[in-house]
Amino acid sequence: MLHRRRFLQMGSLGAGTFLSGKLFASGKTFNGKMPLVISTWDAGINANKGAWEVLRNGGRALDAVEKGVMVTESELSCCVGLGANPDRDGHVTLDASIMDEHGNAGSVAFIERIKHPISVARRIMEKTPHVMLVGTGAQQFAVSEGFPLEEDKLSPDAQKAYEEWLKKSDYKPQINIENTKGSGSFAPNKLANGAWNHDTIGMLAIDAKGNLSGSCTTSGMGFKMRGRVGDSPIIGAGLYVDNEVGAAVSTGLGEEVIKTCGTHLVVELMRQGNTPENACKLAIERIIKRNGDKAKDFQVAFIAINNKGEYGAYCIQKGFNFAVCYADSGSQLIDGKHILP
Ligand code: SD4
Repeated sequence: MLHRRRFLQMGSLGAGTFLSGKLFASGKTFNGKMPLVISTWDAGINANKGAWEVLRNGGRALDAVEKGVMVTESELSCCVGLGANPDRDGHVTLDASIMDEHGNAGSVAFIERIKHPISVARRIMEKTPHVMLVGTGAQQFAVSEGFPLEEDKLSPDAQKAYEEWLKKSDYKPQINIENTKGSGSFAPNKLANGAWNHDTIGMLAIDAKGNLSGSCTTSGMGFKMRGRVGDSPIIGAGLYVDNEVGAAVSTGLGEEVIKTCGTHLVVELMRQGNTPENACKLAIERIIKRNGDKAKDFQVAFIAINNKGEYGAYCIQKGFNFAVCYADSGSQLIDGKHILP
């Protein structure tokens, strides 16, 4: 069902508590895994470790998807979070979203100088009557909740990349920039100036109780217009979770995902009986159809899981991969199937 697999060691976590779909369903046969965590791109290998620590101890999927992507937000060299490429005015602005098994949602957009936007999104979900806070209001809320305000300073790699970009000041979304290290079967995608150009991680998990949650955190497209917000913090575009059906998260050119309500579409396609992989495929086909020839110039990928612990992904073109973990032995990095050559 999936193109190619590589098995990467996560290190020794010891014995854990995980169930196969068969066991969990007491005799019913399906190929699902529980608990399970999947996440976008090769940065997902490390992020899954953080999530798996929660899941293997019987923890809640919501805690797993927050802890997991916090790993990536902390990897400043990886360029999700504050180490990322700035907007065209030279500021790093971050978007994030989270959803739990009850359909609760929280999101934050265009927030600056906060290291863990995913945790601010969760705090908005749990402590306010709102779903989304943006910009200075979001920052004000974060500070009032005790999140430290970090320096407004670019990482050395981002500074270098920004200076390079300023020479032409040309905004052009790059395909597959997130495959940071050329992992799996792909060539390295480091920028000419040496900077990693990674900007998003999306994660989905199902815990041992069969509950789903999802998270997404990003610096958005590098060198975007100031104030630009992508799909990642928009519920139903970048992330959607419905415990009765499944969950999906996206990566790639956010504008196209927003215009198709991408992850909501994937979940609804699963509700109609499609497998996670087929639901992702149909949603990608919809985006390609809307764009015709232009679709060859950008990437969009969806990953999805259903409430049986089955997973899948699809993307427009070659170069996307995702990390899957359901056992102490580690994550598999899987090349996403693609529609265009
Ligand atoms: C955005 N979807 O802001 C994000 C970008 C992304 O990997 O996924 N990059 O449009």
